Amino acid sequence: FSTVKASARNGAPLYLQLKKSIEDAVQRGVIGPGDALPSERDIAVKADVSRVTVRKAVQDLVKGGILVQRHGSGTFVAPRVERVEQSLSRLTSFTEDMARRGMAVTSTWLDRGVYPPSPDEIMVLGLSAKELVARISRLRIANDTPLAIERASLSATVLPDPTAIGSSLYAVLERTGNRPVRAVQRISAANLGDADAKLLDVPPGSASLNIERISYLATGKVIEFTRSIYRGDAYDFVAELRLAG
Ligand code: 16G
Repeated sequence: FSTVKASARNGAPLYLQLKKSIEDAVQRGVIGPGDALPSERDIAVKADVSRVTVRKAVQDLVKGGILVQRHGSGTFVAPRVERVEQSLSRLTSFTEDMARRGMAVTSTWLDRGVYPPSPDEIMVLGLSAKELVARISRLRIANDTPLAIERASLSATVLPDPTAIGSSLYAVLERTGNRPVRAVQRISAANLGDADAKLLDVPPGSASLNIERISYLATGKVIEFTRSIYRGDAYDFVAELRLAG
């Protein structure tokens, strides 16, 4: 970072120049994911700028997700998440997908209960106005990294007690003879709002892939309507394509 003061006269505010040189150091791998940043004081001395300037540059980089601050232990280059390659040609569950990769799955419950259905749920799940909907919303975590927020809706007839599902929805559906055999998935790009970004442990505004899955039983009946928000920095969706005809 020692070049900052030398180029101070080229106009841009010092903190922006320092920010850029830290960013460059991360990009060139001089400091790698998970590495500790030198202390504020050391950077200030080395770059010949004030500590206020260092703090401002670092705060900006924390906001941008390049650096992370851990209370008590300092500032680090944000760890890179291992990207997950997810096939779009198999109807699998999150638990199965992660188990296949040898990753440990945990979930944080955001909501689970039985509610009067929304117009969307009535339409997609083919419910009558009197029927109730079971909603399960979870933050899905693999190897301690939050990867997705999933909000699933099923008829309460299928899932009368959503609090009783253990770690896998599809395992429960399998046991009760309701495992879907087919699904239609719609994927669209979005930017995370503050609350979802916080849950997924990424800066607000980060890219996400929003997935809507409607799953069917062999009878053609819709069994599941799930809206998920996947971290854009963590997922690659892969499909095999064949020449038509
Ligand atoms: C997947 C499905 C989700 C399903 C869940 C069940 C996508 C986009 N979503 O995450 O629809 O409800 O698996 O997982 O693939 P579980 O059996 O581990 O609860």
